[in-house]
Amino acid sequence: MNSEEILILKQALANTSNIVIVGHKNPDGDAIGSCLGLANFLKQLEHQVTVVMPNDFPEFLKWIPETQTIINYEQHRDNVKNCLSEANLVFTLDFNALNRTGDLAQELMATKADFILIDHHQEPDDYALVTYSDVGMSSTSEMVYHFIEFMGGLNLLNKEIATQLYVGIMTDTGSFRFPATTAATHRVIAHLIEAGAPNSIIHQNVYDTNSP
Ligand SMILES: [Mn+2]
Repeated sequence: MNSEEILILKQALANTSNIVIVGHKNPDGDAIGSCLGLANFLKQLEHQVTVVMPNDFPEFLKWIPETQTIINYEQHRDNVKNCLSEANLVFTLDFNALNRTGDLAQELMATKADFILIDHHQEPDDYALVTYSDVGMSSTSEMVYHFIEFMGGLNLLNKEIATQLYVGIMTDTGSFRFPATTAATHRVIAHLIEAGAPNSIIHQNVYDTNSP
C-alpha cells in the first residue's frame, strides 16, 4: 500500500464502528487465518467486527482460536444480511472477485458499505475503496501482517493473531515450500513465533491429526 492508501484507510477506520470481514467460498487455512487475525486486530481498536464465511470449513481448521465467532452464511443468512446492512466497512480477504463468495455475492453487492480488498490473487476486480493487491505475496495472511504494520499496530500482535496468521501462511505455502515463500515471509514467520505462535503444535494440528 502507498502512503495515500494508508491515509484513506486510517480515515475510513476512524469513521467506522461496524465492520464485516468476508472470506471466499470453501474457505481454506489462509482465508480463515487472515480473516480472524484481522478481526482480532480491529477488535482491539474498539471496532465492532463480524467475520462471515460463505459456507462451512474443514474440521482440521476448527482448532484455530476464535473460529467459533465465525458466522456461516449458509446457516445464518438473515443474521449476515443484518450485519451487512449495519456495516460501514467490509473487508474482503483472499479473493479477487465478489462471485468467489457464491450466493453471498448478492448480499455484498447490495450493501452500502465501502469495501477494502486484501488479496494475493491475479487481477482483482475494481470494487473497493482501497485495493491492497500483491501477487508476489505468499498469502493473504502475510498481507494482513503488513496491513497491521501499515496501521502502526504491530504492538497489538498477540498469541491468537500470531497463530491465525501462521496457519494461513503455512497452509498457502505448503509449509514454506512454494516459490512465493521469500526471506520476508520467513521474517514475518519469525515475528509470529516471537509473538507466541506455537509453530510445532500448529503443524501437528493441521497435518498430523487429520488429513487436509
Ligand atoms: Mn490465499
